[in-house]
Amino acid sequence: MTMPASDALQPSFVILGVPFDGGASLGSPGSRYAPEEIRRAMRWMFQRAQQGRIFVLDIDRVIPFSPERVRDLGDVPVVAHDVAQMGERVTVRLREVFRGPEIPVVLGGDDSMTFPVIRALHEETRGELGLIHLDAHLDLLDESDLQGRLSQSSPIRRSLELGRLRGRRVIQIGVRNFNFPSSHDFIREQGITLLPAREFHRIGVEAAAARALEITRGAAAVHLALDVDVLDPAYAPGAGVAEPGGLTARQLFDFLWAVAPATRSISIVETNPLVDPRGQSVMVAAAAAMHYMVARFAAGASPGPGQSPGPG
Ligand SMILES: [Mn+2]
Repeated sequence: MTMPASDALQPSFVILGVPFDGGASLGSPGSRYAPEEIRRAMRWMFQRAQQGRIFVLDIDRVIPFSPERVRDLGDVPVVAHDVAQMGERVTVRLREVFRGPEIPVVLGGDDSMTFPVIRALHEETRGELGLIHLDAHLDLLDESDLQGRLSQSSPIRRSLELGRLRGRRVIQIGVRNFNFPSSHDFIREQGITLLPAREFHRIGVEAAAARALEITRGAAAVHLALDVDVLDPAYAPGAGVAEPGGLTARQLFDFLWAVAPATRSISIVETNPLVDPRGQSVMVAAAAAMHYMVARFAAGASPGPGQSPGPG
């Protein structure tokens, strides 16, 4: 971990809210309220910065961090009841962002909005994408009568159809419990790597992060898609679905520190303030966004291994 020598080496970020939960056809709706609540929680964390620096207790170090380098773009205007058109708006807005150097931190919204984020990166990237997907679920549903093709259950399936996101550079982390046998076959066909929550607990954060970096190495750009239900409901009760047996908040934060510098962007979805006693899930989502950004400040603005030109 190197210290930036000057401002020019510091990263800059944009926050983009997507307050849409019209794709939440199975889990509880309510994530439309998340972007404002997460911003509110983040403001408390920003307050701890002094003269462009912040004290990171986890590593007992003071590192550069300027809230001025985090620009809030506001929310994408919502098209109620139209997942496809809403997704178009998100993609259009993010394509503009991806043309510049700023790092998007996208705050959903339900998981249906993960696809338009990946699509924007795909459209603005030459070469293959990589994806680090943190989720209790696979999000690989092709279609169903109940959910159609663009719901919160399908974003990774749709992303794999874009062309330059291939299964061999996709890792799904924190998945658990039960799913369709047809999904098992699809994962094998596509060459997707699974790192179930059970395996994450067994091998630990460092090995899990090393695996994620290995799978995505050589991609022209890597997106980090975070569904807060990757966390155990004990840590994030306010999610779309309460899927037991997940990661701890500590594991998530340490994982983010390890992989953040290798990524181009992050999206955080499915935080649901309507079923979130004591604002616990909002706080953990805000802290995740903060750890992601601070980790990148700690690493400087240099592109991570996922972005560096070279063989791969
Ligand atoms: Mn999920």
